[in-house]
Amino acid sequence: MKIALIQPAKPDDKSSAAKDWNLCRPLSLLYLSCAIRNSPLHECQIFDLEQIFAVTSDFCVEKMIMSLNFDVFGVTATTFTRHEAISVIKLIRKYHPSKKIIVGGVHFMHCDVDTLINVPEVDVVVLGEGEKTIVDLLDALHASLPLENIKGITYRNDSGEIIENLDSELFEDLDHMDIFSPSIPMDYPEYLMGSKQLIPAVSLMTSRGCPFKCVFCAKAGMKYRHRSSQNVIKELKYYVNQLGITAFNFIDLTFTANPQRSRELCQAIIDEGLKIQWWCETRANVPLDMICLMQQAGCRYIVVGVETGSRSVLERIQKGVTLEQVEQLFVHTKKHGIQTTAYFMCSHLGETYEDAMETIRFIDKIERMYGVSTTLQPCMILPGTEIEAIAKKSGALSASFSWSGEFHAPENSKLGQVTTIPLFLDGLTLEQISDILFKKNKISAIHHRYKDISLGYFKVALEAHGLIKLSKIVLDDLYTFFFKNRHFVDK
Ligand code: B12
Ligand code: SF4
Repeated sequence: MKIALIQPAKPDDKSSAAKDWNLCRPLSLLYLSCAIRNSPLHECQIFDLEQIFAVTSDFCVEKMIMSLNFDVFGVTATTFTRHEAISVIKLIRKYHPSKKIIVGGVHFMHCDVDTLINVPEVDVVVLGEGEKTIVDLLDALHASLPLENIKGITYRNDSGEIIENLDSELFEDLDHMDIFSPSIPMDYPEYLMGSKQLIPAVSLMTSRGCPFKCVFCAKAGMKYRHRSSQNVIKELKYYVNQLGITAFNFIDLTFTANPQRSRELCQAIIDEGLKIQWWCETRANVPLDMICLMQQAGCRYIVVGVETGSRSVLERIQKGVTLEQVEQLFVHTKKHGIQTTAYFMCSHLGETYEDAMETIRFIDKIERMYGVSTTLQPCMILPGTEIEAIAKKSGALSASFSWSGEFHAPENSKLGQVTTIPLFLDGLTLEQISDILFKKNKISAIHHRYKDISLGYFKVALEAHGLIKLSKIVLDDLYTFFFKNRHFVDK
């Protein structure tokens, strides 16, 4: 069977959130294609419309879909690209009426029945990780067998009924998939630019799943599994030695979820003498002694989901970390010269205006004391999350709401957010959210300006002498020294 795997282009959305998305290798499709290529019966080709067209363009996408010649089409999406994915699906059905359309990914897997009811062009939704399921599906389609024995799918049978075959198996053998093999070329130089520093960097995944259960997260509670350190080293060496790439973005949900294995991996990078730089996302409860090891292994930047500066909200959203742990982490990252960004949200479950102000004060503190950069976004409802269930129960999401239908909230754009995802409005009004975002932007702008202008000449002087890392540490220390008692939060 010949299958086309398609990632839709970005929505043509003017919000600052959408503009900031980097181009990144479509790892989901790369993993699927690797599994498919291991089977002699099937062939596959990836079409990353985000890479080809950047933002979606109806005319070009239509022309391209029309020209494809495949037996099966597989389409991935996040909730943010679902409308673009559905447009692609409708075009596939228009030009290839008898071909099977399979969808998967973090969006469709959480609203399978909704998708099959409201997007009749879709034949099968894959519910979890797709490597095994996609091959089982292609084998069954190849042999014209019924789909009833394939686990982890929801599908429409011949009489049009929707059948749910739950119990998908998680993919355990993460070492088995060498997506970096030369048979899968890195065709697009743009993928190398997915780094903040705009140096050639590659995104790669060393583990899957996350044992935690934050109420807003679409990946909450998915079993954690990791690749062996040797297997990751093999991939790193391939990029370093064959392609000359020395910067990496580890896109694991929580890079340090299993501290023992993170230590092992860092130690292996050091022992192998790999001169690389990397960054990762993680939670605030990183064992502090590990920060130094991470730095020695090349970690230059960590993104931390802090979410809120309010203790009560932190408990309610089941983040499982404390503000003390957050601060301790930033004390240590600063000490070791690792740059940090902390992600925050407002309009959390049961959040009051005072809770949100605690977040603003916490942001002020960590920017001032530890040189952390921060982002703050209102909480959005995503399918499969606990807050989706809460919003449905409370009526905030109406009973007739469909993730496949048109949804347009123009008020989101005033908050810099995409207009196609509902905001979670629990304790805060839109005006209060706007006020909180304004305060946050003002504080960050002040810190930025003071740091860059007032203290900038120290930086320039040190950097002129080649003391780049020192300049960052000295600058942050001076800033903290001068401003530690100065609070920039309006009452
Ligand atoms: C890399 C990444 C990005 C990159 C690239 C995104 C992209 N277009 O690929 C960048 C930096 C641009 C980005 C931006 C954003 N991201 Co992001 N990102 C990720 C990240 C870290 C990795 C995605 C990945 O490659 N996973 C690896 C693959 C192997 O896993 P997978 O995608 O689940 O795929 C498996 C299955 O789902 C299934 N499958 C997937 N597709 C298909 C298709 C078929 C046909 C089949 C059969 C199976 C199948 O099989 C795959 C293999 O097992 C994830 C978190 C994570 N670790 O997964 C968040 C994540 C996808 N991002 C998220 C969010 C919220 C965002 C932003 C909105 C952030 C923001 N506020 O601006 C934007 C939205 C961008 C967009 N285009 O939608 C959410 C999405 C939630 C949702 N319901 O949509 C996630 C899940 C993070 C989270 N914990 O909530 N992101
Ligand atoms: S720790 Fe991160 S990945 Fe894990 S459930 Fe919470 S938000 Fe999601």
